Amino acid sequence: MIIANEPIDASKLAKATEIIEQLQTELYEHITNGAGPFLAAVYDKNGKLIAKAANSVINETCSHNHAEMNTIKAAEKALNTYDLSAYDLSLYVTAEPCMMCLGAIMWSGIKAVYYSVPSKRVEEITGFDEGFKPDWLTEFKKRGITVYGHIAQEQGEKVLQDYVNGGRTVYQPQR
Ligand code: AZG
Ligand code: ZN
Repeated sequence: MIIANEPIDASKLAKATEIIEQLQTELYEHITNGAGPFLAAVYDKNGKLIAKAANSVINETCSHNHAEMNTIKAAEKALNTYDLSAYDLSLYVTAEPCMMCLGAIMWSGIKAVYYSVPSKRVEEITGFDEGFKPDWLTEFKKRGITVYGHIAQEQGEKVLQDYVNGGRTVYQPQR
């Protein structure tokens, strides 16, 4: 079931479903090329793609190269700004943002977040640690950031399951 921090707008949700299903399909190719199993994209309100990037923790040997971090960084570079707020941008991502990415999204000026698989399911399926999170939907609402979650969740879970079944790396620091 879809969760959201403001009343559901049917046309935004339909558009988000289309974008996220496309990301889920494309993600297989990124995984084949060595990416982690997460893909994100930033679009403007006219539906123009500003940036898209997969998780590159393993293939670029950097622990903070999550899909959301890479995509926000690419959007800021494309628009030549550290503050995206004037552009009314939306972030679409194949899984709920982790603890680290929540901060990055908040400070980027992104206005809306649409995600597929909730963190709890990411952790159950893969073993990735998504961190400990506050009531982030409420915190984002306070800051004017709209959130819609669990979009095309079944297909999103399948990609993650296929990643694990394919014997791909689930990275974790030693505890
Ligand atoms: C992750 N969760 C999301 N949403 N995105 C990534 O790139 C991740 N890497 N590990 N957990
Ligand atoms: Zn993250």
